[in-house]
Amino acid sequence: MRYTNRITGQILAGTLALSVGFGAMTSAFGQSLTWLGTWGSGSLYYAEAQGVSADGTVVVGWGGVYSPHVAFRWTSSTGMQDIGQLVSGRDTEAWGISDDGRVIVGYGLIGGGAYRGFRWENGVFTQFGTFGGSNSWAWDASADGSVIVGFAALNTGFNRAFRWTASEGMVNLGTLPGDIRSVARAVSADGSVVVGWSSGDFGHRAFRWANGVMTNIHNPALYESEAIGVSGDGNVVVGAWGPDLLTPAKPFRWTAEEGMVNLGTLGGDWGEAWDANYDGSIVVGWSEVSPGNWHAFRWTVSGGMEDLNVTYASLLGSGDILSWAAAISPDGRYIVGNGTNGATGDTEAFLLDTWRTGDTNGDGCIDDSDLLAVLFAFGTPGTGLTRHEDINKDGIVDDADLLIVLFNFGQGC
Ligand SMILES: [Ca+2]
Ligand SMILES: [Ca+2]
Repeated sequence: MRYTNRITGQILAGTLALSVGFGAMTSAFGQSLTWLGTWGSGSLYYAEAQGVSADGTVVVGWGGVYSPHVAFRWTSSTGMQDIGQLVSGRDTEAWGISDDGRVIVGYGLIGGGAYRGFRWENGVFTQFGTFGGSNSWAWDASADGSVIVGFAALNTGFNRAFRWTASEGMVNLGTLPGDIRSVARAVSADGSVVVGWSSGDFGHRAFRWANGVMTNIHNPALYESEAIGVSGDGNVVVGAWGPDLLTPAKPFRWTAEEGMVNLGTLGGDWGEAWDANYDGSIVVGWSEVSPGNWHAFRWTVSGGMEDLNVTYASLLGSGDILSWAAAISPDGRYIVGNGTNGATGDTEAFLLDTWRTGDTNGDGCIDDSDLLAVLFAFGTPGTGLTRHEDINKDGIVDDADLLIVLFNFGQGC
């Protein structure tokens, strides 16, 4: 403590003179809710976020009116931008993003009612083919964007889960024994674990694929299950299960030790889990709170189910509703999805920053460790893909970031 305080004093003496205008920056880079907008405005327009980069600076998703759907890439400096289309003017949707924010995956209409998955990088689309049928669809990317998963149709019309790499191309992952269709929905950070579902004549069954083997993780006591997300480390699978044909789906969290566990709902009958953080200790999704009213939830190992509208009520404006949490950053800090922006009345994409301003490690307290993290990263863009030391997200760790820590020192401790 003594050591840190001495450093603090020296830095303060040397940098306060540079802090003109700092006051306006103190509240913008911590716990906050940002509505990302829609394409156009009015009740026909909407947008939903489906992916966020590890440092929270890039959000992707799609929106528009009913058609065409527009795939967007959002940053705080550019706002929502159309990433383009496989075929001009046709539906395009972005569903996944690499942790570094550079690679976007999704699908687009190419004409004749056919869809193709794509991988987008630096404004260039790479279009995936099929396994002989007419459609393909890409859902998710590994942390570095080198592994893409989705599904592609056989010439029989049945879909097969695929895993793509530049060296191997699209590899057909097959199905669970006896099934005829499969879909890959998410991939772990290192690209080694793929999750999704397989189906035959009856309901869907969640699978987890690793090392060339597709494993059935479905609970046979249930009617069906779909794996929708996977933790970065590949050990935790999340999704939705249906106990029978008539009962609405419930969110589940699977581990090898516990199998599928029902996470419960926020009071209504229906819910789905969509994504998990790196170690799977945090899960996000949506749940009914009452029939037809959906709220975004977060589930944690320590705290169980939370309604984000309750936990972050202080960030909500009048009429704001967070309806659906679709993705979470690996460290659990950033959550994206969609909801109602009370100020516009539109269904918009949102970015929720759950960390206290000045926090660099997510422990909820601004203290020596945050100060030292900023000092050790001084003059760099910040460390790793999260770059948390660059508190104001301007690309460089400098005086401004240090001052944010100092001005918030002691908060939450
Ligand atoms: Ca901290
Ligand atoms: Ca900075």
